[in-house]
Amino acid sequence: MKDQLKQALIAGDAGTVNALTEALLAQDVPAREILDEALLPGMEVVGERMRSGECFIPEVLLSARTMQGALDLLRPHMLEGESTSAGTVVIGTVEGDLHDIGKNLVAMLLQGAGFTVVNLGTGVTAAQFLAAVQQHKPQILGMSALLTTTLPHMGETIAALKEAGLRDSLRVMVGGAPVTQAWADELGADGYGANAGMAVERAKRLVG
Ligand code: B1M
Repeated sequence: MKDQLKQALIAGDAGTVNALTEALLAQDVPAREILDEALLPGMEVVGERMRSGECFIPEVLLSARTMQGALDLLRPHMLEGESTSAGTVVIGTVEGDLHDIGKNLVAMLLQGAGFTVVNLGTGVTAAQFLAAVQQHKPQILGMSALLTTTLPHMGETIAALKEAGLRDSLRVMVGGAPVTQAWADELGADGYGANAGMAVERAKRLVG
């Protein structure tokens, strides 16, 4: 059934994806397993097809929307059990970038790990990140970017934090497909996660 789910996601068939996700949950298949063994591999295939020119933006968008719907179904199953806050995380996708599936997944798993998450959405400018830090006083600021062209905006936010005298008041985490540990080091970020699970582990260590 997991392979059928993966194929339905690739096809952008929301009805089938929702039905199969619900059926797997009803069979007590853990939400993390559904994510790791069907949905994420499905999005990986969509990415490969986009790169090779085998599929185009409308199809990718359909799969992306279908993925968001499946994540909504998984969310309650990933948030069980944690009541006290491990700290506050302000998170967003940087300016010029509207990719949010991975960022929302990181936000969801952080919530599941007990963090209070303020999700700023996509296309967040350095000034907006700064304003949110001033308002919410988070322990961690998380930035996501999926485009090589939008990666530099991460540095702009860090510069804005420094200018406002707030850089040392929190930890900065970065992630997204083109982000590497080397890029995180170059930026002077405190943490990097290659995937959502690693991001949560890193966040726990940063506040621990
Ligand atoms: Co876009 N896109 N896209 N796209 N898209 C990529 C990123 C691309 C690699 C596709 C390709 O060419 N193979 C390519 C970027 C090339 C580059 O810059 N090197 C690309 C391009 C070029 C574009 C457009 C420019 C296309 C165009 O218009 N010609 C355009 C840009 C729009 C914009 O942002 N201004 C565009 C548009 C779109 C859609 C709107 C159609 C859609 C986005 C829908 C949405 O997000 N709501 C889309 C999609 C879906 C993709 C791919 C296929 C899938 C991305 C995804 O959701 N992956 C992507 C190909 C790919 O990455 N393989 C592609 C699944 C997600 C779970 O993984 O986001 O990597 P990911 O997140 C992971 C980790 O990175 C990490 O944890 C997550 C979970 O494990 N992580 C963090 C993420 N954020 C983190 C933050 C952290 C820590 C970890 O700490 C804070």
